[in-house]
Amino acid sequence: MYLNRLGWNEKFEEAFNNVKKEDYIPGRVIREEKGRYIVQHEAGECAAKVAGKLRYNANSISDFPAVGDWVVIKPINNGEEGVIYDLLPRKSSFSRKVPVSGGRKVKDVNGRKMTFGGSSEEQVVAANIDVVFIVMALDQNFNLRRLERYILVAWNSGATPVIVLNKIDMCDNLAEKLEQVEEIATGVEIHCISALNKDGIEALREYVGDGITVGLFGSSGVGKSTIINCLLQEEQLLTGAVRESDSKGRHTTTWRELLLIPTGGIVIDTPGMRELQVWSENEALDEIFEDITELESQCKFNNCSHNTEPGCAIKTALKEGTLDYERYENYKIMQIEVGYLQGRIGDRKAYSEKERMYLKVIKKAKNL
Ligand SMILES: Nc1nc2c(ncn2[C@@H]2O[C@H](COP(=O)(O)OP(=O)(O)OP(=O)(O)O)[C@@H](O)[C@H]2O)c(=O)[nH]1
Ligand SMILES: [Mg+2]
Ligand SMILES: [Zn+2]
Repeated sequence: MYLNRLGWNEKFEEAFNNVKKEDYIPGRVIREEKGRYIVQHEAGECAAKVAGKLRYNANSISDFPAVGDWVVIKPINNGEEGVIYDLLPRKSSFSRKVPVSGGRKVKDVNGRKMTFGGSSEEQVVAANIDVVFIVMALDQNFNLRRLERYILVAWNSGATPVIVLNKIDMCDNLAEKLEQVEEIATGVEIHCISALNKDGIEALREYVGDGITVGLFGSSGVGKSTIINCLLQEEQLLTGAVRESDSKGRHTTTWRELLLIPTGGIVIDTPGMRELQVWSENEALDEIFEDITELESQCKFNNCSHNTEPGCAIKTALKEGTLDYERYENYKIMQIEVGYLQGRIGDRKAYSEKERMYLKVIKKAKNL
């Protein structure tokens, strides 16, 4: 059945059977255009709009379909168009935080701009993915702190993250960079490739199989679309040169798109993200920064704020250089972001207190 090639499985079938009515069929959102969705179904493709009821019942933008979602549609106009009546439960979603209203403040934390306040919502960048390719280039795009962010969001998505370091042809200290990545990406497989030279693509193919969805994420210009063209074995997607001075891409891909690989498998191309504001649970954060939480558990005092207390393992590690200051700072910053997210859902006041304390601790650690 064609739907299986698109990633359909028994779980979705079951969910569909619970909501189906006459003339309703399942389909997968393969592209999102202005106000409409291109949905692929058993018999073809149609341009679909969200039914009024679904719109009315939506509490946030994450309740609207995203690329990769399985939806319940009713074809109209001879099947050329459709109406989306339902969204089947997602098995995973790569989400980021997006601002939805004003009142935001930008604060300077050790020279880094962080956004606080306003109201924020979850935006699903791609849904129902099995594997996340975090793509980073080995030119000036290379940035360990950004990578930590992507790893966090990827783990939180429910899909398996894989790190793809692209453009090895541009890098003359690969071993050193790889070591740095290995240090921060425990448990994540890492691949070094050159999409330009089709070097290392076969290893990536191992993740791509029948009914499996791979989503590619990363900054503009890192080579996401080039990698997909390699997997498709044809130049189907537009790619664009990066700026020489800083390796920045020009946002060549402008929409999210799901594509079928002729030999089996599904890929989702996404436009490069300018910034990835984390959407995550605390647990995911603690798991990725296990080295830090482990150190924290070694502090003499249970409730050590790593500030002035004696016997503080964090301060010792920072001093001795066994804990990288930048990594620690990034952890603290993301902890604030995650906490803030949760503060929006829970107790905001308690959160502000915490935020103040964290900022103090970060500043202090820097001056060690
Ligand atoms: N040197 C080198 N260049 C590469 C490699 N892979 C991709 N490129 C080039 O990098 C540029 C950007 O590639 P794209 O595939 O458009 O990047 P993207 O991640 O899809 O970018 P956006 O669509 O803007 O998000 C293009 O000029 C590619 O030819 C590589 O392995 N080595
Ligand atoms: Mg692209
Ligand atoms: Zn401590």
